[in-house]
Amino acid sequence: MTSPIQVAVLSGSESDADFVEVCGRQLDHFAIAHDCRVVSAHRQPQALAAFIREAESRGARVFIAMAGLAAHLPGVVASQTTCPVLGVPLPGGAMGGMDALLSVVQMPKGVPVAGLALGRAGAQNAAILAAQILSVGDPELRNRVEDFKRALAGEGS
Ligand code: RP5
Repeated sequence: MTSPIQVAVLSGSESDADFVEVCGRQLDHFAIAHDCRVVSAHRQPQALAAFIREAESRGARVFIAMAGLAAHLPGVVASQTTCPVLGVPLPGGAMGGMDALLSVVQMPKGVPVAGLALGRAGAQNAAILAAQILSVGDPELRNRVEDFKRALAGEGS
């Protein structure tokens, strides 16, 4: 419960589990300590505020928040932390994810959320971007990110 983490991953529902797994696997690849928590911005606003405080006190420096439908989770997280917040809109519902996408990329001025791609690509990219952000002050992590990029380009590591 009180173990140190670098990244906090939040999702709005247990039904988002497949996307959380994609993100968590990529964070594991970079050996980034993280905690994944299901906390709905709509159904559990107080628990969400408490988790943000807890995550910060455990050392979290980046928040990843993913949600579908009226995807307010990234924005509500951003309203309560000065850490970077990476928002991943998830597909599902009557609008196939367009609803979540628009929710994530329409934050009002002063409260930024970095909007990632919709769905699985966004879930993976959020982990990579979190690694890139953290690597600014961590040369070993930077090496791991560079290895990953080289492998992606087919150059091996
Ligand atoms: C969002 O609504 C969640 O992030 C999920 O993507 C979607 C559906 O949630 P459930 O109704 O399955 O709990 O808040």
